[in-house]
Amino acid sequence: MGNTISHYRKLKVIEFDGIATYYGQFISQRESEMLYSQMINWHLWNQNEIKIFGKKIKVPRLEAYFALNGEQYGYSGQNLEINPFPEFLNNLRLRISQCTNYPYNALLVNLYRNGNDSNGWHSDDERTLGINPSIASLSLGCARTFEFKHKQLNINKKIVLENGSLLHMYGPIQHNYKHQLPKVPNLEQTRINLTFRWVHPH
Ligand SMILES: O=C(O)CCC(=O)C(=O)O
Repeated sequence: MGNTISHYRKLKVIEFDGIATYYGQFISQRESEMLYSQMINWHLWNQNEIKIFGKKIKVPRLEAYFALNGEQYGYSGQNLEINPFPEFLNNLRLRISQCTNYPYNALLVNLYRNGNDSNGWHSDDERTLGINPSIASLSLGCARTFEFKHKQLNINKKIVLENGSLLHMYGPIQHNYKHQLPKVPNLEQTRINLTFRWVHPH
């Protein structure tokens, strides 16, 4: 970003077989609070179902999906309902693009109502994301631990995703690692996570 002095804390979480970079305080406390309050009471939240071994299971979180030009996206045998990209998130989308040097045309938002909500081990490797996708993940609300594990080697990493932070995953990371956001017993607070992606039109 030219000579701009960045105000955030930058940390490489994964550097081998893919990259994950963490930016602490990517947005200010004030902006996080504003975004959180604009999204928490959305009528758009859905508890979607996925198919595992032919059985339908509700995912343990709420989701909302947005696309700039109607790009279709889904995982585990489901297509997500497509909403138009919210105007108030467009500036943030462009700022994140400028920071990571990747374009984004789609946004999957996760709402973890409390510590009982989670996101199990997976890779963001759907064909519609293309080879070596760039996934930029902004966290709002309660801090939660995020974990990586290498698919072949004994490499495990954990990072606490704080309010206002950005985690950028790119390179072959989705081919070589899985990630998860585990449950936290007795946690009452809520977290919203925005994952910006580039979805290739069919
Ligand atoms: O909530 C998070 O930080 C993880 C989200 C995630 O893994 C995903 O949407 O694929």
